[in-house]
Amino acid sequence: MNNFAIKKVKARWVLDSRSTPTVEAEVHSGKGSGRAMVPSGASTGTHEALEMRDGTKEFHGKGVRNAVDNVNKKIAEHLEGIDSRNQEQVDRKMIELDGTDNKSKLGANAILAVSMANARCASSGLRKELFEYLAGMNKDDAKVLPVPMMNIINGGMHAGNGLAMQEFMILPSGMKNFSEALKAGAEIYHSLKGYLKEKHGKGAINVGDEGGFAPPISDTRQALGAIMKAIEISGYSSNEIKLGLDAAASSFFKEGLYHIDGKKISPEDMASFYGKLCEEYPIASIEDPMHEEDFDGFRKVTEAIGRKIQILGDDVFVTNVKRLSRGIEMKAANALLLKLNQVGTITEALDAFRMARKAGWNVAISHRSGETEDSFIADLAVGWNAGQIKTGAPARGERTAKYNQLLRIEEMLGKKALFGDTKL
Ligand code: 2PG
Ligand code: MG
Repeated sequence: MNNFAIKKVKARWVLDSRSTPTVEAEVHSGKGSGRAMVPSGASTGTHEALEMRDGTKEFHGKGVRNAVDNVNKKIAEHLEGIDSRNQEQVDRKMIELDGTDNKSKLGANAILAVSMANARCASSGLRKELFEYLAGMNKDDAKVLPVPMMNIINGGMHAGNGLAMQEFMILPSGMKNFSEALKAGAEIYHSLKGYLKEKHGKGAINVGDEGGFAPPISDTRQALGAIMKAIEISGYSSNEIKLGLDAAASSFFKEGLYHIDGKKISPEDMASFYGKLCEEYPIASIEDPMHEEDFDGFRKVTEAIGRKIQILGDDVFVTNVKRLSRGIEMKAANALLLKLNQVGTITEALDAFRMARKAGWNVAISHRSGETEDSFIADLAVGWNAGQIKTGAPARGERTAKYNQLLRIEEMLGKKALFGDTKL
């Protein structure tokens, strides 16, 4: 009897950071066990794999009893006996059982919870750290600590203010290692808090979904200006700290126009707006500058500023190799934002990761706005040497769970640890 064979799979509902239920799964073999929770987005891409919700009265329709039942009653028995170290076989079995393009039969939330828990089960059986195990899956050696993309001002669908763009981030890519980068992020976060409070009153330091501040401002440049001020107050330079934006442009695109900063802007003018912002501020990365179906608009932005900065595709690609290959062919971006739950299994996410790398693209591993205390993506970012991680403000437990795990990994790697993405 193979001791690594899966003996038991079980799921339950738990709460995420927005008090919405989500799926937690456990996988047990004779050698080890693993547990994992799935996150949940708010500004989700239309083409993401399906997050199964019950739609009944409890939890305002957001219950996950059906997804949990699908693990316990449909998935579990089919995985028993499979070698937990064969992640691909486990994932392919669930894909086959589901049989749909978007995992709508079993739910991507059910499938991903098991996929992640299985990787943990295998790594615990092998007495390996999760990041080491995930590196092996990609036939690589884990060594690169990612640049943290820290979202310190929240807007869009993640906050109750008037900012059209969703995320205003700092990227301490010029710091010497991950811990120094995280320290800089925390210091800037506090300087920003003080600055916003002084300028706009204490209501301005309330936070949004990802732990960044949600001040009552509605102008893009005002938000960027406040961050520049906070960087200066903290004593850092623009060589050390770059800025990043997630426009999440689908969320303010209506009837052919982008509704932003009190104006209605055409796609062409939006592209030149990004160009100007990049001249005025040390911006290194812009995510989803155009709405998710506008591959051509993406291409134009990438053509205009993609040589200088990173154009990151999230809702447009949804970690899906079909959409990504179209994006690569069209040169619609030069980087992939990778979210496990957009596609539903680790195996498929690895396919997307490899495709992006083969095209010479940067990859940032990302959380969701609805998160849990699970730090899986920290290990994933190092395991696959992604070079970047986007996991919210350096505040709130569901965000710091990831950053703190990266501190531990940096310590474990010791002298072997490298930092960041040289192309950023
Ligand atoms: C995004 C994410 C995470 P959500 O758009 O990149 O920051 O937001 O999880 O709401 O889709
Ligand atoms: Mg995004």
